[in-house]
Amino acid sequence: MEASVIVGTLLLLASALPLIADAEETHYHEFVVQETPVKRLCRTHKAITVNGQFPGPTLEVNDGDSLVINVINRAQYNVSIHWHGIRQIRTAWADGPEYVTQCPIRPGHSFTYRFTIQDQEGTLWWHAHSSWLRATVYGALIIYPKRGSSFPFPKPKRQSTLLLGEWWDANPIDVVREATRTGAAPNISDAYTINGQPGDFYNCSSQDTVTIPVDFGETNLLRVINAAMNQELFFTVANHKLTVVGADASYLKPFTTGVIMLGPGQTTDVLVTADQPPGRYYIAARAYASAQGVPFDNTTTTAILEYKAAPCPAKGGLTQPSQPSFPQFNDTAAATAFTSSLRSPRKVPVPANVDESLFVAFGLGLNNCPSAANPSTCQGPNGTRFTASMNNISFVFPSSFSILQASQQGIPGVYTTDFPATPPVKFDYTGNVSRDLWQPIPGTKVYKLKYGARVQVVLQGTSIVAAENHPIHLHGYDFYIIAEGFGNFNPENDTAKFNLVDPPMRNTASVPVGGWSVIRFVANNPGTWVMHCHLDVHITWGLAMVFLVENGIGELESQEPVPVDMPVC
Ligand SMILES: *[C@@H]1O[C@H](CO)[C@@H](O)[C@H](O)[C@H]1NC(C)=O
Ligand SMILES: *[C@@H]1O[C@H](CO)[C@@H](O)[C@H](O)[C@H]1NC(C)=O
Ligand SMILES: *[C@@H]1O[C@H](CO)[C@@H](O)[C@H](O)[C@H]1NC(C)=O
Ligand SMILES: *[C@@H]1O[C@H](CO)[C@@H](O)[C@H](O)[C@H]1NC(C)=O
Ligand SMILES: *[C@@H]1O[C@H](CO)[C@@H](O)[C@H](O)[C@H]1NC(C)=O
Ligand SMILES: *[C@@H]1O[C@H](CO)[C@@H](O)[C@H](O)[C@H]1NC(C)=O
Ligand SMILES: *[C@@H]1O[C@H](CO)[C@@H](O)[C@H](O)[C@H]1NC(C)=O
Ligand SMILES: *[C@@H]1O[C@H](CO)[C@@H](O)[C@H](O)[C@H]1NC(C)=O
Ligand SMILES: *[C@@H]1O[C@H](CO)[C@@H](O)[C@H](O)[C@H]1NC(C)=O
Ligand SMILES: [Cu+2]
Repeated sequence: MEASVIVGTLLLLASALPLIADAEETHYHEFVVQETPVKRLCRTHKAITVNGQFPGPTLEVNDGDSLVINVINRAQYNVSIHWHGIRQIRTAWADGPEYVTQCPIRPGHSFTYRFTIQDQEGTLWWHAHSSWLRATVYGALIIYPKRGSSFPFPKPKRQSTLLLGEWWDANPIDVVREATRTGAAPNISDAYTINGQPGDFYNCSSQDTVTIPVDFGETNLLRVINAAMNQELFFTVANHKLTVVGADASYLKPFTTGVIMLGPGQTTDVLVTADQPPGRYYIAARAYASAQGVPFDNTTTTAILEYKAAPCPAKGGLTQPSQPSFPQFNDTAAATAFTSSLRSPRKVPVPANVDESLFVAFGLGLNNCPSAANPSTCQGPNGTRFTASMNNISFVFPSSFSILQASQQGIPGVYTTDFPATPPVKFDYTGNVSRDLWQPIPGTKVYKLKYGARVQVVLQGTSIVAAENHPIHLHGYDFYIIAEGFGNFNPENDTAKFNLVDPPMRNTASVPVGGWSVIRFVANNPGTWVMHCHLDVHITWGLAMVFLVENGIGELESQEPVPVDMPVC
């Protein structure tokens, strides 16, 4: 009798402690945000970096591990770091977007982020989430399967991470400040980069082009991350096939293609087999520019896939790599063929019914200037200023408290909870929109969700100013993309297109140009979660909103207490 009680107690104790404590690790890192000389495009810039590295350090963890990252700000700007795609279950305070989950870390101050990876595997990344610092403050975050388990595909011989970035021959903070002052669109970038390097097609760059070595016959896993600020990108490897196996740290039913498209914020894992004649082949990325008549950076960044047994030409030097081939810049059919091919590997638990149904019409706008305004501040089209909105609210980030702090401490006047679930005015979203509808209302409005609510959001792009593809990113959640299409979403016949069996799970949806995407998720992570366009120019103009997900019942359905050293505004 007594013995069995003791055994029972031991079992209880054992199940209360993590049984595989020795299998899960805590990784400690120090991120020093600082100004660093970085030579690109024939000039040395004073770029803001982490630990003097550009791109910043790669974090490598296994599913189940914890990260503790002490961010020390030695730069002259406010900064905060976002762990893009990490669910942050119960740790919204560690998510990072400034004035949403925290006040920024001021120059000379530091802050420690602590969080645990729960049931996520694949490729994510981290980046600054304040002003335009993420132009140079970013790096990869690779999550390997739990120790002892493996990928759901044959183990690749080698793995390489390719961070696609965007470079200005200027200080990106000056670029965004100039745009904010003038009301015009910010200057377009001067280069794209792969792992920080523009590559052979730019001046003063070819000696630093990134090379990825391969052995003939081996299969490599390429983890491709679009860390560009403002541009969707096509990505390809000359003469090689790409087998897509994952996106945004969720596995996919494998399929083969010649080109993939990533919006800023998105990641895609592809297998590449070195099955071509040994040689040198360009790995390359360039714009998918979906909007008509909107200027964009039309340059091409390259790295080189280099077979180790590549023959050297008789007279020394290296052979010219094989050239990549791309769809046209505006080839929406190619972009859509890719995004609509993504499927989860098997039947997934998509909510069949929903408790909360939102219809969010979003896009650009133009603010008219008062006649007394200084014309130098109204340099948008025809003397206006650019803006952007969701359901006609142009999001204004608070400045004296974070939304998280205001919600936890009941501080009034920081935000209101009346973000509209449907557009306040119904109109032909993708048609010729009357000018009367182009000017949204500024506001800091959040939408409250009960813990566990099953949520559907129809993300409807508008053609106000210009229709274009928008990468819409939700913090704190992965969601299923159950359908996408062009024109206006029509509940009469478009619900028939819903895939409730094997839709892809992502954290960023590429909403088609002049079209819509429908997403579903279960609101089982309490906190304040921003949903925004990941084109930084659009979030700057207000293309954002915040979900406030309430605590559920008991500790495991509630936010953890925030650390006492949270930065204050
Ligand atoms: C933006 O481009 C214009 C025209 O090339 C240039 O005069 C200006 O200095 C640029 N602004 C910044 C911040 O680099
Ligand atoms: C490279 O430099 C040359 C000469 O300064 C210039 O004409 C050309 O536009 C530059 N090319 C690129 C891609 O920047
Ligand atoms: C890129 O744009 C420039 C300026 O508009 C143009 O001269 C050039 O031909 C374009 N290049 C490509 C590859 O389309
Ligand atoms: C795409 O670009 C090509 C070449 O610039 C142009 O002829 C075509 O009209 C464009 N298509 C669309 C849909 O904008
Ligand atoms: C600006 O004005 C011109 C001339 O009135 C007009 O053709 C054009 O469509 C206007 N552009 C915008 C974005 O309003
Ligand atoms: C769009 O509507 C305006 C009036 O609201 C009209 O003047 C203009 O011609 C229309 N444009 C097209 C392409 O239908
Ligand atoms: C947004 O609100 C403003 C101010 O009420 C109004 O003028 C405009 O027509 C609205 N636009 C839309 C798309 O609802
Ligand atoms: C969807 O239904 C609407 C009417 O409700 C109709 O106008 C439209 O043509 C339909 N679209 C398709 C593709 O059947
Ligand atoms: C930096 O953050 C502090 C605290 O929120 C704020 O008062 C200050 O205005 C910010 N500085 C800039 C340049 O945004
Ligand atoms: Cu956008």
